[in-house]
Amino acid sequence: MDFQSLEKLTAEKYKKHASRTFNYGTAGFRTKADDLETVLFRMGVLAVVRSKAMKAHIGMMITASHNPACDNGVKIVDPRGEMMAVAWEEHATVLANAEDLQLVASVQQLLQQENINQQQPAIVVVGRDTRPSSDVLHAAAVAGVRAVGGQVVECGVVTTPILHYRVVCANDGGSYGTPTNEGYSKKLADAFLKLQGTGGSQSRYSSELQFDGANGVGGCQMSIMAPSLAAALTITQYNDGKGDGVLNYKCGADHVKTTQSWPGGVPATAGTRCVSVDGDADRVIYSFLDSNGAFHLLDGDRIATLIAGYLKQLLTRAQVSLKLGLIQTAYANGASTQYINGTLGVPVGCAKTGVKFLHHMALDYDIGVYFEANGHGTVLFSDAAKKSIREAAAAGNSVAERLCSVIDVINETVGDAISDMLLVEVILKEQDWSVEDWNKQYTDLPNRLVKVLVADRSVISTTNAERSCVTPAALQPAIDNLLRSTEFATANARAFCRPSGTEDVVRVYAEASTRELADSLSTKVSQLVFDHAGGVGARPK
Ligand code: 16G
Ligand code: MG
Repeated sequence: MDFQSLEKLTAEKYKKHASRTFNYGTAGFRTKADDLETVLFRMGVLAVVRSKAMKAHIGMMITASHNPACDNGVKIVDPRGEMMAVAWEEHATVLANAEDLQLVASVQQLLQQENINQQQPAIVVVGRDTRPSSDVLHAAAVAGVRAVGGQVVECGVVTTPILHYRVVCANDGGSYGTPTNEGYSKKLADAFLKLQGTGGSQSRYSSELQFDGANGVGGCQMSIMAPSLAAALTITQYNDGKGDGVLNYKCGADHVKTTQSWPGGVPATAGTRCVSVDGDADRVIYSFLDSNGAFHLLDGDRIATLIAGYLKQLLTRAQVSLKLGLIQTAYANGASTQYINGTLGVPVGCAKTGVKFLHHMALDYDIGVYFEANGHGTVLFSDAAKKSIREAAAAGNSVAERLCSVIDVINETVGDAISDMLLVEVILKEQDWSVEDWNKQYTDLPNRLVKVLVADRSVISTTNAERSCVTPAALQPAIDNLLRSTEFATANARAFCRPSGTEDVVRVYAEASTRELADSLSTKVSQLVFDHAGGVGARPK
């Protein structure tokens, strides 16, 4: 490798910001866009090194997902579509923070440490969202890749799931799909239309829906796909990014889920499904207003249980014996866990927050469904599972044939709002369910998620997939005590706290049989966190 160009660009164009340290967290680097140009340049370099190490195409997605429009970020995607290996997060952090004059030495050290063949060609697949800063950051990333002799494959402005799809297709010689944006859209639309057929005599399901694009790239992608879906789905788009609406502002999946309210910019039409995606379209949330105008949320837990229940039904009907399981996080509503385990009889596992942890646990099953309550999730099929389903289909098993199309409509490479939406629509139509019917399957326990400010959130450590606190030592016994008190002991109550991986706060989640109890529990646990873990500012009340 030749480092002249890297040295020159570092000295002249991409000088490091003094006095800031960057940390590669759960979702890569994410912060105010103005601070990120140098980081993106360096991540271009890192992606080249990672590509050489893996002898494969590596992905780079420039986005800050559901964060405000002024933020941006970058995630590196490994060859099979997973988030970059945890061991390399530290390498990314080191490169991002190296002094300008130390940068080349840091890269050389990394090459040596990981025993990388410098002659190995490197290819980086780059995508970006619609943020105003994404063009400048994209230019910096590409400059970084080229400075050390890497080749760039441009995806343009795309959703995060398209970028993951493109990385996977580029690495497997196109067997997962055609490695183009059009290839992605066509694969999903074709599988969807095949599953929906034409017409049908549904009395409860309606093919009409409202799509809330969060004023981001999900809106753009839906504009591209909606015409090809029109035979089976009547989509009216809002917050599509074409007007003067602001990205993620009072709309989109994160807003709807966290505020538990109807998105701005979407007409309040009773009984119509509203599909909200986040700023990079890897999360999806459904909601609707009933005839009294009351708001109802159908979140990731609800989508996961719908999908797992449906897959179980198909497997039984196809008489294909495969191990199906569902992975949730501690945030999953207790009612959903109870429903899927008790009523549907599908085993449920709990992973730490963060896509990579869920993804990893889902691989334990032949068919692993994973979803975070926030709407990020997908389904993974093992090679063996695909093989037995395809063999059954080839032998004339029509249910197995349907399962093959279900596999094609799913984006296995990462959670994908549009792909998940299409699958939900397939299931609702097949069950002939209205959105109310879907909502009736179980009743969510009232819950509350709040933030507590502490001086140093790293004093809190957790175990048992974040459901119990290890330190500060006295905190978990205090929470347990509270849960055993007469007030909560018989109220299906559950609570936990964990340090956020993306914000400087501690998150407290509480649920209980009534809204009052859930609120009171969240306040009391917040006070315990505040008292035991060095709370700052006003004590929660
Ligand atoms: C990141 C994670 C998301 C998780 C969220 C939790 C990825 C790609 N994204 O956005 O899965 O739900 O962090 O944030 O893993 P928190 O740690 O601030 O609660
Ligand atoms: Mg996202």
